[in-house]
Amino acid sequence: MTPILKFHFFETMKTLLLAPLLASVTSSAFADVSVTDAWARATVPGQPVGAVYMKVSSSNAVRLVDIQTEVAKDVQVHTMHHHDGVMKMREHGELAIQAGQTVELAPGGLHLMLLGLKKPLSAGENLTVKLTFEDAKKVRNTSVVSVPVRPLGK
Ligand SMILES: [Cu+2]
Repeated sequence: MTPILKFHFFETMKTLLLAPLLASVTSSAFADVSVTDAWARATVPGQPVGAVYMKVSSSNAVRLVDIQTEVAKDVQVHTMHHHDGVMKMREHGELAIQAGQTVELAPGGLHLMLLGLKKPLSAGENLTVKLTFEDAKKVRNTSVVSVPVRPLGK
């Protein structure tokens, strides 16, 4: 084999090997979204709202466009802010996760607010929360997250 032929052979092999790999990357439909460390705080009987915390990261830019859970009538993304020296919460609007970013929902900051709780959240049980994300191409994907309930005061 002459050096030139050898080079060609190598380039051809490289193309043959890479082609299916690239095809599978471009056709993979959705960002790699991961939800970790999810938890909710227990509520007392009669309490109408609850809070869920978690860390959300994504390989590509996505937005959290829909949140559902069986234990509440509605779910909103809330944030905390100071108002006249008092911590208050307000609706944050759609949560956006940039490519490679991790967004942390934690006490004192962002959280998922469960509105219209159908029953108290008891320590030790798990809620199911369905998070629907949408990417830049308007493709949607739903993650089902199991959320353990921690005792009050933890
Ligand atoms: Cu809230």
